[in-house]
Amino acid sequence: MTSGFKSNTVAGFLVLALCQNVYGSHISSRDSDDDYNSEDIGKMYYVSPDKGNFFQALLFCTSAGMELATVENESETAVLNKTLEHEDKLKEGWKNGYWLSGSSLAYPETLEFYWTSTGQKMIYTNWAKSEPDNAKKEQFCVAAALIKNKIVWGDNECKNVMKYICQTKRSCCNN
Ligand SMILES: [Ca+2]
Repeated sequence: MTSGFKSNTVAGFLVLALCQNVYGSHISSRDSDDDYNSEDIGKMYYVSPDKGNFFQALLFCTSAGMELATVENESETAVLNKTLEHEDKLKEGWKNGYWLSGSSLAYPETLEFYWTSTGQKMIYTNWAKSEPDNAKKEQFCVAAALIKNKIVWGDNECKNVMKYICQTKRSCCNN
């Protein structure tokens, strides 16, 4: 069952990638009001076609030629929020959230968060009120979710199963 799960995921992303290549950047050619994923952040976000735990999310994004998403400033938050609002039916609650690549598992004693996709320390954050709380001392992975009608971050148990956000890889050395 899990192998089918994985190959379906890769197929789902391949369709996305092929649509991008064959039809050009259909997203960025929309009307300017609706031009939500073309702001110049140097990458594009994709909402996963299915769900997985944090580590599956890492594997699936990588196997689709992308990386699990990082969100490193307000512009990226704006693009991510617009992508989620346009590409998915946002529902309240962490169970309906989306894995990002942030994790404190490398430093579980001090709970310093790093972006596992890039190795960079998490500087910009968009935590929900009272997050990160490392509830039950079992929450080491970062998800974005709609909480009280705002898209914010929280630490969650890495084994939880939810959707995830992949991003196209940054082109090297362009800043
Ligand atoms: Ca938490």
